[in-house]
Amino acid sequence: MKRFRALIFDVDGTLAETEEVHRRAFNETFVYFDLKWHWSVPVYKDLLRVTGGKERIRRFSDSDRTGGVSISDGEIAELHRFKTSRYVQLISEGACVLRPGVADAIKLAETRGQRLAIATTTTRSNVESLLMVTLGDAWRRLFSVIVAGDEVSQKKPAPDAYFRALSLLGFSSSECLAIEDSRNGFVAASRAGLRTLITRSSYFGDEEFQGAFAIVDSLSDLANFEISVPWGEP
Ligand code: XBP
Ligand code: MG
Repeated sequence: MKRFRALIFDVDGTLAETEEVHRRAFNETFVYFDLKWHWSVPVYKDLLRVTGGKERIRRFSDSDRTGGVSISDGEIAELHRFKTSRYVQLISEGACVLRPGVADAIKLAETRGQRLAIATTTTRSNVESLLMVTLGDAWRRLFSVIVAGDEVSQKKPAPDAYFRALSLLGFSSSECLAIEDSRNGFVAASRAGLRTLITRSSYFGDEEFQGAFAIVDSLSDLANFEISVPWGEP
């Protein structure tokens, strides 16, 4: 039995339950810009099918739920810059902690000599502020590879972020395990040829993940779950 050489983590919903902080930052942004928009939990759950904050605002702006207000790409970019700075502020103030089992999984991987990477659709500054506030300066050593947001041409469910992470790691897909919470993330990792461990999150707890490597309620379950793969010695 030989272990995966790297674990590639998704961020939102996987490392931490961040989506309520994103939702709050979006809604505060709409108030600041005097838009009469508000994303409730059910509306946001629906909008989460679209990955990326700018893309999510575009989808909402083009829908019939805006009271007739549609906005330009330039305005979306301005809104999203504001939303990102608000989100970073909230996270830096401690709005979110790591999900149960995440810190232990990171420590265990480090002890085993497995590399750690991130493939996410969220903005890089959001990831860095979450890692800084939860892991301190050590995050820079722990996560040597981060692929975020607009750093690839197509966001999940496209496989681009995972392909880029694999290329930066210098490993093949069979040598790595993706850890995800959403259908879009699972599809992205699968299209990149990766096996995927699903950790069910609050927004995506009821989704189907047929063909996943394993499905757990939280990474705490990994204490009893040896992440290894039966591919034999090279
Ligand atoms: C989650 C997302 C992100 C965030 C918002 O991605 O879809 O868009 O909700 O972040 P993942 P931005 O679970 O793959 O990390 O506003 O920075 O896009
Ligand atoms: Mg996610």
